[in-house]
Amino acid sequence: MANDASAVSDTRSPHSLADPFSPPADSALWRKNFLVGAATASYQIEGAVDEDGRLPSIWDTFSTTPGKVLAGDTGAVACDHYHRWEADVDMLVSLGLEGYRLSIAWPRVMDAAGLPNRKGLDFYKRLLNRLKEKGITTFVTLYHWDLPQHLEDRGGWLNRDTAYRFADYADLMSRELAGTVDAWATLNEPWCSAFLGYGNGHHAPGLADVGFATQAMHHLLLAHGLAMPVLRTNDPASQKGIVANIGRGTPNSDSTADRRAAHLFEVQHNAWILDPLLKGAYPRDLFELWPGTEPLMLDGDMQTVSAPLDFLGINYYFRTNVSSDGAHGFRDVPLEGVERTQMGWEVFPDGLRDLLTGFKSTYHNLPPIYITENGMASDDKVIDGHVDDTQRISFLKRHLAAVDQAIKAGVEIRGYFLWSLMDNFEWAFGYERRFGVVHVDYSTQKRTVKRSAELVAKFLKERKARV
Ligand code: IFM
Repeated sequence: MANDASAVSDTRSPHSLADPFSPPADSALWRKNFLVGAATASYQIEGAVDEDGRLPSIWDTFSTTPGKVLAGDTGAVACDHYHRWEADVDMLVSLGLEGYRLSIAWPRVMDAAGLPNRKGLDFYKRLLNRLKEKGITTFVTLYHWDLPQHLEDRGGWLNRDTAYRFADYADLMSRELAGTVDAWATLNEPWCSAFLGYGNGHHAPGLADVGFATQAMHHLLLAHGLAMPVLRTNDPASQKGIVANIGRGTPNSDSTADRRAAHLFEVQHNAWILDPLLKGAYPRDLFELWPGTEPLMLDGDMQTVSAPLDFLGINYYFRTNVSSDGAHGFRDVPLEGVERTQMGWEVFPDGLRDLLTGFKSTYHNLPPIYITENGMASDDKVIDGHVDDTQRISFLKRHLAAVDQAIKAGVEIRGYFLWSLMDNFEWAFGYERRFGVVHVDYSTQKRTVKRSAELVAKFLKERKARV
């Protein structure tokens, strides 16, 4: 591959599109052991919500509640992956992707009494076996937000018992699927489950009370901590970890109040999750931001929560510019004239690098990292059989440059997963927002590989061919 000399390390400037995906010669991305893959999640792609004994999840309930999801979209059909999984695996393989991160739908594999649902389990066995046959490294997330509705009916993540039910679920999955999973992630983005689900009501189950959010977070992290030793016992050869979304907060001015606001933003988005996991304690500043919301817990919980991790999955999308709200919090101050995606999120690759290098100095025990999600939504259209997703190509290239810079600064980063393999159900935004590197026509279920995926494939092919 002709390396693009203009592929500079300034992650803010869009790169030349002449050779849009060629990392510089000294980039860590050329290392063959740097895993490059794509990610999806059960509710966002599978569909088949009533088939083979699957029970309702909180997202079935939420998305069928009028006004909760844009255009009334639901995951009932989604990408119909439950029926099209073989062709989807072939597509992943044809793109040369080396890793696939998927999630298991808890309500598909366990009944309300905690007994296995064989038909649901068989789906994941077939899928994971096929991925292994094809030489794909498999990352399996146990919980990507589709809580069984019957558990929500008993309090969901506000009920401590849900954490123990999660450990039972992790036990069943790791006994059944051991040998086909290279890496287990207990939870995807507990911040979203706790804050969007219980703190502001934008996600299922739609409750809105920050005191609920801190309690839900505690039970989510407890669930993670209870599952870790179970996974270790049942599947010793795999890696075990958790996936967190992280947010960059920058101060709107150099004032002490605005700098404090940016600090609090990052406490709320990052330290709320990472401190318990890596330091065994909640950040005190969180309860300055949200006074009186300390969660109820039992002795020994924080030790359970801070069980050693083999890896930390990091999902990164954008930064938020903030100022003081004049009291003890922060407020968003959207910047004018910056590049944004279809979500309205600011494109800010330096935030990824700066957060990663910051974590390295904050957490002496920071585990090896995989970027388990990164990508952007754009209003992609198929024109003459092609999708030219120019902004995504530039986005990915700049974020991969930021990853490379973090590696050069000493952060151990072992791989990168595109979000997402294909367009899918983007939660409260339904199908309008397209995050895939493969386009999905929802009326026909036709998949069209976007230009970004072609370029990733080209890079991976050239990397593989190198001696
Ligand atoms: O689609 C989601 C995914 O489920 C979790 N991380 C963020 C993505 C984009 O919003």
